[in-house]
Amino acid sequence: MDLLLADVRLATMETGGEPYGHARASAIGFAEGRIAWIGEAAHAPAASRRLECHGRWLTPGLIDCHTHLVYAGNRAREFEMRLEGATYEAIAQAGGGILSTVRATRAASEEELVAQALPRISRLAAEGVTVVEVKSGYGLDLEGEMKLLRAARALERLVPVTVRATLLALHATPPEFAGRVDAYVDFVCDEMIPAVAKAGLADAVDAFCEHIAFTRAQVERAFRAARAHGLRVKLHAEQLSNQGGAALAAAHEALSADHLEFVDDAGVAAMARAGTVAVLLPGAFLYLRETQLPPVALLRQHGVPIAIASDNNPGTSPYSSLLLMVNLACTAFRLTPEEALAGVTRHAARALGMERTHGTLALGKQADAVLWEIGHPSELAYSFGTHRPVAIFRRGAEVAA
Ligand code: DI6
Ligand code: FE
Repeated sequence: MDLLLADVRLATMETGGEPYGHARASAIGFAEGRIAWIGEAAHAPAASRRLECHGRWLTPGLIDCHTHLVYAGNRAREFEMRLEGATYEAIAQAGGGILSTVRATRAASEEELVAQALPRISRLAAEGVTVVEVKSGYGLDLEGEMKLLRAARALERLVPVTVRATLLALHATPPEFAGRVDAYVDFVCDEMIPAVAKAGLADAVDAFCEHIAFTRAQVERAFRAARAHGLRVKLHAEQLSNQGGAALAAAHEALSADHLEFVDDAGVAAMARAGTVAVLLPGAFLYLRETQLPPVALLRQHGVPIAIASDNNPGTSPYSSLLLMVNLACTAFRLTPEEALAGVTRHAARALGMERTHGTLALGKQADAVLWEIGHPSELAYSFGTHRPVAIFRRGAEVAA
């Protein structure tokens, strides 16, 4: 083996055993980037390096399964306007909001986008995030979306993080298609999805199904095009109102339906049947001063897996911390600390279709893990700003924490 961690407490996040998947074993071994052995240190096979962990806790690498962290500029002025009384919808309808970030992002080069996203993704990486999903949606033309997706992939070479890229062309209607929304949807289906799929620049396709964005019928056309090109789908669903998006997503075997404050029983039941993950985003909930809570009890009742993500974006969740979301998932949404931690590990992996290789500490999975100076895993949810990883491992190797 390449590395043995000894005298460690394992919060594997596997199901069916102790809380947090706490394993009795006191050692874990990595070989060729994978978890190769779990057991007692005394019986461990030979390892090139051994790290004494002094009873510290090891969790899986954290996974931020919903971000829009590649964009140019910021929306601090809009934040001020909102504090002076304007609503998110009103600002969007007046050409601000998403479209103001589109203008800035179109004007930026790929290198500038990488440079501006780097501090955000670096902050996530420093707190133990080893997989980040990044959505496009601020280019809204073929060149702009491709540039953004290339920038997202380029970040992988600068930080020790696996990037999953999602095409979110149906985020807003670009100015050149104003008043011709269906023509834009046609363009996305006929030109953009095929080109992005051919270039291998996206792992999935997402859309914003909302009264200020796209209808179910328009989203469905994009979902058909995505699946015809071998791409899985996800959806921003029922964030500001109930549009029946969750059921539509489930009907297309979506990996996840995200936000969900306004989802109803039928939507949740459909998600349960399809195995679609509910991605809850407490950052956007708080930033928009939303009062409608996502129906956590209903999701639990139907056994829908709940993931938690940062939604890092310039308009509704400018937060570069996943551990903050873990805390907010408990304080705002009343998840238990164990549910919140599962939400940024096991269930987040599933929301990205990566559950076979990521999300828990199990034999054969990629050796992405974080070592913490804590007495119990609940401490990661209990407070914020307190915990920095002692060590971060990616593909079995220690990376700078
Ligand atoms: N819902 C959101 O909360 C973000 N996108 C979306 O579809 C907001 C993105 C932005 O305001 O820039
Ligand atoms: Fe989002």
